[in-house]
Amino acid sequence: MISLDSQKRQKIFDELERLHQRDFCFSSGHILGSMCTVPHPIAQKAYLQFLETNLGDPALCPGTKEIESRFIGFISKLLHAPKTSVGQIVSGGTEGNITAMWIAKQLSGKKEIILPQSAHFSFQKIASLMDMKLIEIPLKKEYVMDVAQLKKKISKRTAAVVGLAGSTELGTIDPIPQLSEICNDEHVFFHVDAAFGGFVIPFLKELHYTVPDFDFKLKGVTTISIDSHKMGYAAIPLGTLMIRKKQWLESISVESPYISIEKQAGILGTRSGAPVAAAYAVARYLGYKGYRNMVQSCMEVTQYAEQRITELGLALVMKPTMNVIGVKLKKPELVVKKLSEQGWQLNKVKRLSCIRLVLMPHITKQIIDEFIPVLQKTCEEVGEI
Ligand code: 0PR
Repeated sequence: MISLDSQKRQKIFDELERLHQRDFCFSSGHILGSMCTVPHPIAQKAYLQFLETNLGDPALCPGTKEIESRFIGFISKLLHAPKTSVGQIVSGGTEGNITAMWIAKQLSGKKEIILPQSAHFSFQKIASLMDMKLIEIPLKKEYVMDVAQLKKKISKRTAAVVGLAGSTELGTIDPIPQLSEICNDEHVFFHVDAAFGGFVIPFLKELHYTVPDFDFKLKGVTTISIDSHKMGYAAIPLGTLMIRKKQWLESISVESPYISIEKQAGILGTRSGAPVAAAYAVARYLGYKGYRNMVQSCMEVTQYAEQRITELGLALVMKPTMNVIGVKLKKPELVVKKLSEQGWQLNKVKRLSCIRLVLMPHITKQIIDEFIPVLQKTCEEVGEI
């Protein structure tokens, strides 16, 4: 006989399951527009193992704290961070950008952020939260920041310049080496938003793609944000903000009299060790070589999708830099809506009049083969082809 308690539990789980059934899942292969993916199986296991840990009070979990240090060590090496650097675990790209701009504001006492038109919308939040002013730099025809325009805008009011290493809309990379040089000469804080590209560009380089340098090898780069819950194959929420100088963390630290450490840096207080353990487990399991293979196969699928899409007579916004494709359309919103009605989830980019495909590790050539006829039929119906 089922006890009352287990009946109650069953009811709750039935309810959860019913609602979860409404969600789209990565394993269906039909999510073509997300920058996240199904966490690697090893991440799922590690995540559950660390559910009760709290890195906000590290004396309670010295083991998890050590995992965090080792994980930051992995990211440091990936990004060629100097010995003077420090890593701050964050919940993702938004918190990474907020934290970087917080440091820039504290160090400089200034309020202007110069950023490309393609910057992520998290900077709008930053402007509002920290009363900062955004100065947008137009893009060149290759959809990257116009360096000449940037030069003109740097002034004594500048708190930071932001460059993108993997834009949200198209996966483009700004001319980070030139930006780094300018910021270094002008003594201006230079944050690289590599939330998406941080786990892609280092491996594209190894695979002999022509991509610019974007990391701490460039002496003008002051901070880099990189997300494990995007191309790091780990579980949400996890990103890292790498900071060139450890002492800069002081500027965003407060005394924390009730917990096991004297000062706490950053935005969050209580924070789970589970996503950190998950990201570390994946990093250990895949290693740099595993990530390189993952990027290689994502790029193969990207090239395949690119070929199949152009064969339909559709045009791409530009030749993809990484595993992100923009398909130019007259009515991107309508196409996205119609594709969604047929179970395919893509994102529109209104500003560029295109739809965005992100070829994450869960997307295979077979999935592209399934998708192409649906895209073709939809585009024919709405008069795109
Ligand atoms: N910086 C860049 C370059 C990004 O692309 C993103 C997110 C962020 C910062 C912010 O990161 P968090 O969302 O982790 O705070 N880019 C994607 C976007 O806004 C995020 C995303 C992921 C969207 C999965 C949809 C989705 O299903 O489009």
